[in-house]
Amino acid sequence: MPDRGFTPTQLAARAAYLLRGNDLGTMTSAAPKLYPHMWSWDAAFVSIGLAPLSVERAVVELDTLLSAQWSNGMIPHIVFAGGVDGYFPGPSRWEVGRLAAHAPREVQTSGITQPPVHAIAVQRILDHARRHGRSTRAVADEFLDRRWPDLMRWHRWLARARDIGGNGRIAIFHGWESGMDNSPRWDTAYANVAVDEVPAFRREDLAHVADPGERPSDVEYARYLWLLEEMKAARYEDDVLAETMSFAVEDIFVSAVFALSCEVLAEIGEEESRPHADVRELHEWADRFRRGVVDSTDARTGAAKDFDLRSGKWVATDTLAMFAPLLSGGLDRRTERALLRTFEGPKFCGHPDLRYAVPPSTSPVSLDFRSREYWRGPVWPVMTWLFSWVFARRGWVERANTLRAEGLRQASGGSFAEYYEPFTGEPLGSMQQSWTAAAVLDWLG
Ligand code: 2M8
Ligand code: GLY
Repeated sequence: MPDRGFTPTQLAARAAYLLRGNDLGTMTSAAPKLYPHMWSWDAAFVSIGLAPLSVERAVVELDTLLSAQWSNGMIPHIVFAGGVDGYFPGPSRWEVGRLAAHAPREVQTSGITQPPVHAIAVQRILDHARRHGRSTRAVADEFLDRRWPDLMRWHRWLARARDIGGNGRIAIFHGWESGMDNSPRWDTAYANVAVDEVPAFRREDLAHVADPGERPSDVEYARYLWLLEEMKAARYEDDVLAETMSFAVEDIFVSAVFALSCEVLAEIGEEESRPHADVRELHEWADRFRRGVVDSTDARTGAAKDFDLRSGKWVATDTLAMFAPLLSGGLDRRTERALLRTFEGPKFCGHPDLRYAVPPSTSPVSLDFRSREYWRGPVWPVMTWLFSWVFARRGWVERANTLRAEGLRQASGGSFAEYYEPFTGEPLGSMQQSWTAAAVLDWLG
């Protein structure tokens, strides 16, 4: 696939146009056809892309998401757009309104959560607001006043309800909660899920991608939906889920993102004079989860592992998850260098056949690698963005710039695909994906 090669100015204009096109008013759909609602971590990234265009609109995005927060503190993974069909499983399958005591009454949501990247979005919004005049700064300040307690409740829920082993690691009860739905990371845990009777269903996703091979299989979908039935039986109660779900894994990537986000939120709290007790708690969580991530790593390579709570086994995969400690920090210098060498070497970004030097979701040298299959191999621009942002934050400026430059080269065709084939650069999955445009806007802003 040849790069048509838009100039940076053209590319930024197209990305802005895309976000405007996906704007439903007070929320931006994750993608126009495949994902016509708001997804939690997509919304955070989207607001990062909106911030350079309009701080005000970026704030609206996070306000919409946080208005759907559950009373136990959970931010749900989907906030459904009113009156929009075309996504399965929709509200009538989740049934949280009828079953979940903590679900909000005014909006419809799913019953699971997604990676906690939101503090990063808040920090980006504040960064942009500070470059503006007083009225824009006031919008950001008022947002923080209004939502600080909600952000604290979100982090507290993760630290309390989801660290079920008390190990400084976040448990997930569905692969969708990782955001990396069909990653090889979950294969063994899913293999142990005994699917009983799944009520009839019709997938909608296959109508919106060119090739079903770019999406999870039907066998995978049956398991995904079976887990929903288990959750409904538990009425989405945190302590019941922890006991009964047949899929329960400590997600090392989510744990690292959480450690990072606690650190970021603590910084915001310090700069913006939030309560000392909150800031202290955030630092404690950051430390605890950073340690939890480091405890999962291989002493020589620094690679992190997930932990399957049901089988009691560590799960090591050559996927983005192995790089979790690069997000959270905490490795000693020597081990961190080793892990960076793996990231940049022939297993990942330095694989000789890659079209662009960006990290594929699964290593091309892994037996699990599938070049076109969703989270089993393709490159996800939003993940490239996350690593480039963290690398910049950690002072690895050259590494951050390389990822950014390569990520932009990959995106220069202007299709803003959900994911890309690593060897050819072919855009795959949904086109016009909001978080891909957002990543590009931040890079070019
Ligand atoms: C994908 O997940 C949804 C389920 O949540 C799906 O396949 O229907 C994932 O890539 C997830 O990380 C992402 O947030 C979502 C929307 O972009 O799509
Ligand atoms: N370079 C591939 C595309 O974005 O169209």
